[in-house]
Order: sequence, then C-alpha cells, then structure tokens
Amino acid sequence: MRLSRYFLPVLKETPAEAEIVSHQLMLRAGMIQQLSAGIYSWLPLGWRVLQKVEAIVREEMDRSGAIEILMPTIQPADLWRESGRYDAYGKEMLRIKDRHERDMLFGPTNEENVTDIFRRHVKSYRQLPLNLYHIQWKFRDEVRPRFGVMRGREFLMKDAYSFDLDLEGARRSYDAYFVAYLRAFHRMGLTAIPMVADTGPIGGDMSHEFQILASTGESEVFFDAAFEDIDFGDPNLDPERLKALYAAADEKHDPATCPVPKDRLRSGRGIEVGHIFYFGTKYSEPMNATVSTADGADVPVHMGSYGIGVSRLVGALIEANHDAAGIVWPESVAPFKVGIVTIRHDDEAANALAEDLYRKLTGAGVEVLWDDRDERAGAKFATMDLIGLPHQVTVGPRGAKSGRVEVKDRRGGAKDELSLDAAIERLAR
Ligand code: P5A
Repeated sequence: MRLSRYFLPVLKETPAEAEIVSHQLMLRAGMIQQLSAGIYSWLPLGWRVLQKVEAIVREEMDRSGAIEILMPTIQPADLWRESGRYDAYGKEMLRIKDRHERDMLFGPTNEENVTDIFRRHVKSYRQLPLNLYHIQWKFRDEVRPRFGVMRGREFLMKDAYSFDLDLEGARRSYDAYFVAYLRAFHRMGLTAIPMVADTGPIGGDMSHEFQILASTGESEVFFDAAFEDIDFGDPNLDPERLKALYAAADEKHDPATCPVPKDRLRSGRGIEVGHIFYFGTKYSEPMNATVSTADGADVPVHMGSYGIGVSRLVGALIEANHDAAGIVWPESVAPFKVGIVTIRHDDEAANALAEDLYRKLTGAGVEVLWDDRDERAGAKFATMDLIGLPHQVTVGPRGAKSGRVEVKDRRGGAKDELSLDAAIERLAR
C-alpha cells in the first residue's frame, strides 16, 4: 500500500477526551473514530488489526473443534422471555420496537438464540458434543462507556456455545476452550491469566476470566507468582494444573482465605479479554432443549458459553505494547509487517530502489506500507513510529547510490544497513 493513496488520518495532538494510552494512540494513529458514545467507526489501519485479531481467534476456535456460524444482531424479545432474561437484563439491553410494535432487542449476547437453533435440530446424545461459535457485533448500553474500544457500547465479540450430554462432557468442552484461549492470547504476544470469576447475569457456577496485566486495567487482580513461570506457548498446557493455581479478581479475592503466602502473592490491574462459563441447564431447561439418552430418556442439554472481547483486545494489545513514540505491534497482529520510508522522494535513485523493494516484498506476500509522500523525513519517521509497524526500512539518496537500505526494528530500535537482497531476505521470512 502506498501511503499517498491510503487513508490514514493521523492526529498531531492527543485528543483531550482520551484518558488512557491505548485510546489516545488509536485516535492519533487514525485507527478508529467515535460516532457516538462508545460507538466507533474502524478506519483502515484499525480495521486491519481487528481482522488480524479475529483471524487468530477464529483459527484457534476451529482448531479446538468449534464450528463457525453467524447469528443476527437483532433478536425478538419473545425468545428472551422464554429464558426469563428479558426482564432480568436491565438497562444494558437496547430495546427496540419494529413497525408492527413487536418488541425486539439488539443482542448483548446469544445464549437464547443458539439454544433455539440447537433445540430445532439436535435430538439425540449421538449428535453431541456440539460446539458453535460466531464473531459478531454486540450492543450493551453501558452506563459509562469509556477508554475507547475497551468498554464500548457496540463491540465485537467471539462467542462460543457448548452442548454436552452431562457435566463430565461439559467439563471437557470447558477445558478445550480454556486451552484454546491461552493459545490465542499467546499467539498475539499476550499473557492472559485465567482467574476464577463471578458468573453475573450469565449465570452458572463454573467460570473463569482471562485477564491481561496492565496498569489501566479496570479491576484489581491477585495471583500466585507461579504463573510467572508458566510457558503459555507449551502445546501441552494442562488446564487442571493452571486451574489449581490461585488467581482471582477483586470481587472474588478474599485475603482471609487466600491460600497463597504473602511473598508469593502478586497483584496488579487486569483487563478482562475473555470470560468462560459453564451454566448447566439454565437455558436448556426453560427453553426445552433436550436430547434423548442411550436409555431413551429425554434430558436437558448441558451448556457453556465462552466469550472473547475481539475489539477490546485491540486496545489491550496497545496497552501492553507501546512506548513514548507510539504503538509497538507484535508481528502477529500488526496492520502491516513492513513500513518503507523514502527520504527525499524526489531523488530518482532512492525512489527507484524503494519501488523495487516495495514490489519484491509485496510480491513475496509481505504486507507493506510505503510512505511515498512528499513530506519532511522527520514527520515520516514520527508517523511510522506512531503506527508501530514491526519493521521500518529507510531508503535515502546516500544508500541508494550503493543499493543499500536501513532496516530498523520498531521494538528495541536495532538498526542494520543491508543490501536490497539481504533486506528482502530478512523481511520476507
Ligand atoms: C460469554 C459469551 C458473555 O457475554 N456470553 C457469550 C458470555 N460474557 S461477557 O464476559 O459478558 O463478555 C465476553 C467478553 O466480551 C468483552 N466485553 C466487552 N468488550 C468491549 N466493550 C464492552 N462493553 C464489553 N463487554 C464485554 C470482554 O472481553 C468479555 O470478557
């Protein structure tokens, strides 16, 4: 992508309304734009990151055996009356009337919707386990939307739903999500600590939140120092071992009963990027989602639901990856892998070399943003640092004479002068 033809509306000043660094940087880097409180448009750079995050979540869901569907954002109130949640949900639910005066709502979650799909089609224990998920926009009319996409009113969630014959099966499903979540967050370069949690209006008695440590987190969290030694990239992560380690957010943490000795207890602020629940037959019973067992009896199916805050993760990623100059994207979620900066764009040799590099990298499948604008070098470097692409290549008149470019790593700032071929070899890896 040539920046001269792209749409990257960066801001020079830090917008006063943004309190935390991820919100400030998302606005400054032209990733999002607010339309109304807690409701954002995703501009090209932000949209690319959101899609990267989404793709990792999708891959890990598919790998775990869950099957992707897409349910609607607008739901009929009657479905929620069946579960009893239409009245229970309160003001966070955006209630709408259609032209026939029928009560509708903009979905804050899809337990009822997916239970309805299940009950129409699944009748036998032989069809279990079943795991369905979608990645879809939710609306929750939060009292205090804030921190940009971290607590939005409209936000993108990956929500999955498990259906099993009994508790034992449901535990297996729960554990599969538990591990898939840790894997997904790890692939984004994040360490998310699983913590026992309250179940809230979703209900049920087995629940974990996944919290990323960051000073701007909304809740205080407490955890065993043993988490610091866990290799979350281990393909054989044992969920039972992790569940046995103490970790709890403030509403669950009780210093009087905490089993971890003081010197091994860590605390910090956490951003909740995922939440998983087992709630048994809470929805299947009132909604008549039953299956026949091997003995021919009809029993309500055991369910769980599993959420990841996909749009929130974009903010959380920036909270965990930035410096004074701007964002420092982990490669797996970066909007582009490489940024090329030409200094003196009017210099024929530099321009030709940059064009050659741009074509070859793009041809090799590398995502490149080339700042080919007629701008001061200083402003171009500042923009590159702000938007945080992992690798920056500077092409200038001096190096161009000998066919050399400078490659800088955004993280750590290491710089190398390389021949064109050596640069391509390194960046196309
Ligand atoms: C689980 C999936 C649920 O809704 N039903 C379906 C369950 N869980 S949850 O904890 O309420 O939400 C799941 C994740 O969504 C993110 N999230 C938000 N992100 C941005 N803005 C919001 N207002 C918001 N509310 C929830 C969180 O990451 C949460 O863990």
